[in-house]
Formats: sequence, structure tokens, C-alpha cells
Amino acid sequence: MKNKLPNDFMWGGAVAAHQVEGGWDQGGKGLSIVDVLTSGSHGVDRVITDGIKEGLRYANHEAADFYHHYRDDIALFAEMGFKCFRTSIAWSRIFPQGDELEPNEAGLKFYDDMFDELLKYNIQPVVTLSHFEMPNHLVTEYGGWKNRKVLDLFVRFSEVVIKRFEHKVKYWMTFNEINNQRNWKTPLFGYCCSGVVFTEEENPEECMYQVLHHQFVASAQVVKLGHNINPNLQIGCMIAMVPLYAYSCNPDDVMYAQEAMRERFLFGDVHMRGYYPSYILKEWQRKGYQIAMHADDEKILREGCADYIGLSYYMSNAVSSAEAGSGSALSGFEGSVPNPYVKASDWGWQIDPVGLRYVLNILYERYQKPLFIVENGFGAIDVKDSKGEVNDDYRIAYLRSHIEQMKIAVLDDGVEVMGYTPWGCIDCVSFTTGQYSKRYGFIYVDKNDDGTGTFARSKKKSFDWYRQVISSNGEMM
Ligand code: P53
Repeated sequence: MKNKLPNDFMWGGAVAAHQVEGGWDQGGKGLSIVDVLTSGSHGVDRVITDGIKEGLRYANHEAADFYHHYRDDIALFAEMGFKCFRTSIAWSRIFPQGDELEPNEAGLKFYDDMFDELLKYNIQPVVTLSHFEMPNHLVTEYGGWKNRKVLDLFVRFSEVVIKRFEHKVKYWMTFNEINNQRNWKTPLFGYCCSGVVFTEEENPEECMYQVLHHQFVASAQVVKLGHNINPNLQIGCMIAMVPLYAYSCNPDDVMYAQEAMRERFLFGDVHMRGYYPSYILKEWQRKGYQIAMHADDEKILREGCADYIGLSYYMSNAVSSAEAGSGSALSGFEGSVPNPYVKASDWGWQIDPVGLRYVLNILYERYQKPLFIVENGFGAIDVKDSKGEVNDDYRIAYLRSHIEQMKIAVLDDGVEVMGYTPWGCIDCVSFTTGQYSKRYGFIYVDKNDDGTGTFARSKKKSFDWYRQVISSNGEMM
């Protein structure tokens, strides 16, 4: 008998609230940190503004206007045969300022209706609690996740939404790409992960570890309380899994790459094992870092291990010990060098399908827990042909080659993979650049960087291709 993916394999697509919803000031929603983040482009940084400034562009305000289009969009997801749909809940829809005692009913109702629409087609919602946004008030008044009070407010928000949606949402994740802020030199990452611009801190790295401690404890508390609310819930963590290869077999490069990978494993280690690994305790000791912890934090971490690892995979990177200090923003690690064996996208992301099989194996060997590929995809400029169609063969090629490697990991290596949700299944706003023109979708959204466009939806060539992948459970690609 031919070895096949399990019948309940969760094919779907992924987005995040702020990148797709729009409706930034509707339904009682409060100002979020991404609402004061301007649009940039490749090579032009997004800027954090003090409130909303006239004459600047903020693409997240309207995003793909999913807030008003979700019924039609979900019908298109259903047409592709999605088994699941990953999105996030915008904290500022539920608690507009973040520190209210009572949630905003209109915000809860929006997600109620949207989840019902998904369930109508048997599409399971997969929900991230924190995906690069938080109420702006918690940053301006509390200092973001530096402040331990934010931990309690996040747990309150999480408890409210998990209780409200426990019968509609089985799969949850706590913090999206929590490890991005490890690259504290790039302001955008810290700002979106935790509302802190680390470069403005007296000791940025120590501050980053303090923030992380608060988020690790929050994540563990949420896992525990979620299981208390409903033992059937599956609550995962989420890690950006960019593997860092040794540039050469020079033992110095190999050792350097091993150390670099701790920037990924630290997050899996704490989330999945429930305690800080020796290498990080040693690093703190060596650098004289004092991370403030409460007496029962260790206990909380141990009792709140995540159920599965959600991961994003877009690219790999190579590091060379000789280049230490020449960091590139995307890899998030000093000493990155171009890998001569792989090609890069127009945004410099190095395309490496085999790297997906590699990360699935290293994570599974280390934790023996189910993995969920909750992001993978190819950001590109899509050009319509004379018939107005997008023939995105490059996207199909990218996704096909990654699915092939995922299948080898599952079928030949025995890695447990729960599902696969390509990023930006419908075109949305790019996180790193705030552009519309960096597109990932199977569904084209008529909206441009200059603000023009009608939000009309149309199917790209990849739409039918992905429909066939799902209906054949990955056999026909
Ligand atoms: P965009 C790397 C660097 C920055 C963000 O990104 C990343 C990664 C991937 O490891 O993360 C995610 O839109 C993120 C999404 C984001 C997606 O990558 O800049 O979780 O929110 O949209 C794609 O092309």
C-alpha cells in the first residue's frame, strides 16, 4: 500500500488579523500598535509614529478589508477545500485599551460570526492569540511587555476569548514568531512582538530577555488555563524556524552555527520542556544579566508546556564564524552569508525546500511533539496578463517543492505534522515592509501600494492548483 498523508491532515491557509482585516476603527476597536506603523517598501523601513499623522500611509488601517469581505473570502477558501484557516484575534478589538475590566462585545461578536462562517463549511479555525499587535495604550502607558502588568492583562484577554470560543476553536497558539525579537537590533521585530523598541533601552539584550520571560510565563499560564477551561483544546507555541547552517565544515563554523541555532531552540526548549536550558542561564551569568522572576514562575513554566509546535518556514540562512558581526536583518543572526547553493527571492529570502525537511526533523528529534507548519509561502510581485489573470507558476513551484519535502519528512522520516497552512492565502499587507505588492495569495486582492484599488477578489492560477493538492491529499501536485 502506498504511504500517504493521514486523512485528517489539516490543509488550509494562514493570515493575521492586522494584515488582513482592516476595519481598524470599527466595532469599537481600539488603536493597536500596528495602526501607528507606516507602510515602507523593500529597503525603506516602516516608521512608528506618535499617533496617526496626516499625509502618511498606514496600510494596516484597511489591509485587505477582510472585516467586510470575510463571508465571500471564506466561500473561496471552502472552494479550495480548506480544512482549517489560521488567523489571529486582534487584542484591541476585545479590549480596546487593553486594561478594561470588561471586554468589548462587538469585537467578540465579529469573531463569533467569522468562526461560524468557517464552521459552516467545516473549516477549523486555528487561532493565534498574539500576532504582532497589542493595544497601543499598553505601549504608551505601560511600556509594553517590559511591564509585568501586561502579562496579567494578556492572560485576562486570553481567558475571555478562550472561554467564549472554546466550542468553536480547538487549535490555539500563544505568541506568533516569539523568537523574532531575539533580533533586537531591528526595531520592527521587538515593537511588533512585544511593544518594545529594544535599541532605545539602556541594555537592549537584557531587556529583551526580560520581555521574553514575561511572555514565556504568560504562554504557560494560558496553556494551563486553556486546558482547565476545556481539556480538548490544543494550545501550541509558534516559532520562526529559519535554520542557520554552517557555511563550511570548518569546525569553527559548525560550532558557530550550533550556537546560532540556540536562538531558535531556546524558544522550543522553554515552551516544550518548561524550563530554561543551561546555555541561556550561563549566558545570563556571563553577561551579568538579572532577569526578574517571581517565586512561582518556574512552576508555572513547568506546568504550562505547549501541546504542539507551530512553525513558520520561508528560508534558510548560512553563518560563517569569519563574518561574525556583519548581521543581516532577515536572518536575525550576525555572521549570515549568502548560501551559494540556493537562490533568493526579490526580497533576499533564500529559497530552500530541503531546509523544511531538515527543520521538521531537528524539531521532532528534539521534542517528539506534533508540528504544525502554520506559515510557508512565496512573496512576489504578481503581474496580471492581458486577460487580467495572474499566472503565478513561481508560487506553485515554491509551494510544490516545499510540500514534497514535507511529505518526505512525514512519510519517510516519520515526523508527526498536523497540517500545512501557507501564508497569506489571500493577499494581505506584508509584515516587514507594509506593502500590498509583496503578495502571497491564491486569491488576488485589487489593492495597491499607492492606496488605489477596489478590494475586488480574483483567483490566481495557484488557486486551482491548491484545490487539487487538497482534494488529492497531497498526491496530485
Ligand atoms: P512578509 C522572517 C522575517 C520577518 C517576518 O513576511 C517573518 C519571517 C519569517 O520567518 O515572519 C512572518 O509579510 C510573519 C507574518 C509575515 C510573514 O512572515 O514580511 O509571521 O506575519 O507576514 C511574511 O513578507
